[in-house]
Amino acid sequence: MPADVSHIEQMVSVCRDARTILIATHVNPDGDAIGSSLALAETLEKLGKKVVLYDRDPVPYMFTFLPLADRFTSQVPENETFDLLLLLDCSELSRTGDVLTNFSGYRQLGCIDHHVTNDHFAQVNLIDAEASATAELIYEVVFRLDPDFSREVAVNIYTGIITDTGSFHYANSTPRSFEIAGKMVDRGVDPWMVAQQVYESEPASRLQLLGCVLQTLQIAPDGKAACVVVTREMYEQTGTNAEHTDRLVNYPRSIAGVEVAFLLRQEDEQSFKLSFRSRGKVDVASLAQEFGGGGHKNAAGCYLTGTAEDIIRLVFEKIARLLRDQDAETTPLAAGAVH
Ligand SMILES: [Mn+2]
Repeated sequence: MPADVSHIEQMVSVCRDARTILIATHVNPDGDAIGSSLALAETLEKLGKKVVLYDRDPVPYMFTFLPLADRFTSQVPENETFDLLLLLDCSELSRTGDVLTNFSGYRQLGCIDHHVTNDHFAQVNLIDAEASATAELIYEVVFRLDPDFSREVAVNIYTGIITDTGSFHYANSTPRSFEIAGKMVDRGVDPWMVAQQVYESEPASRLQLLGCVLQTLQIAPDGKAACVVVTREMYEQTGTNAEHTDRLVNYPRSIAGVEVAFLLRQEDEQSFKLSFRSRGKVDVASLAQEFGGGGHKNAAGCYLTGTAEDIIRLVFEKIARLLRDQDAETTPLAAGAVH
């Protein structure tokens, strides 16, 4: 289902009315965050708007090929009041980092997002949790602002969709995702070029990091959860950083029988970023929310403090309990009682 047309139209008119627009997306940006921002920025500039693109963190190496990728700044312009601050792919303002959270140089706040945990916090919201990627919603807006948008815009939208759907492997891949991706190919996107840039341009150091990370594999006693750990020491050994941990969590999930996988990424001595991936049975957005995080049903994250060992034990127990509760709910007797 396409997003509610009235919300799309409202976002389009807000974009048309603004003369100066600050586009911002979440920390540790992914392909959807970057692609969505760039596609919208190019379109708004073509319409004569003044656009600044903000992200706290640099564009990851696999997305630097994207048209206009060098336009991101990590400096919030001072002494300037934007007509519109538009947050993309952010379920809350704090996802942009501390600096923008404390920024007041804008007249109106808009948000275009597809996270199920987004509570419509902005003044103008285009939120659709059914969209596979924010880039799908950006397509709806861009198409209305400029029906003749360029191949460069199409590459950015296409990249947002393929990265958030795991190249159409995930359950969020809908007929609409394929349809929009197909339209982008129609406009000149070369899928093999994008795939090579995004997935087959790895530095050798990333494979060395992968080797270290796989040695940390732990599987829960019931075999239904698995995790791997990335430490700062590994970064030093292999000459890598957090950017190179993208998709590593897919390895523990690929094990037969594993319902939920997670990756612990060391941020500080006793502080870890956790990334959860589910096969579909467990809603990891609510799991992450219990730990103060958020995300999607099958991909979510949070931050936890403690030793890796304690965190893994805690999370394994939590997942085992969730799966037990779920199995209890789906026994024939319980199902009969509900319906
Ligand atoms: Mn996204």
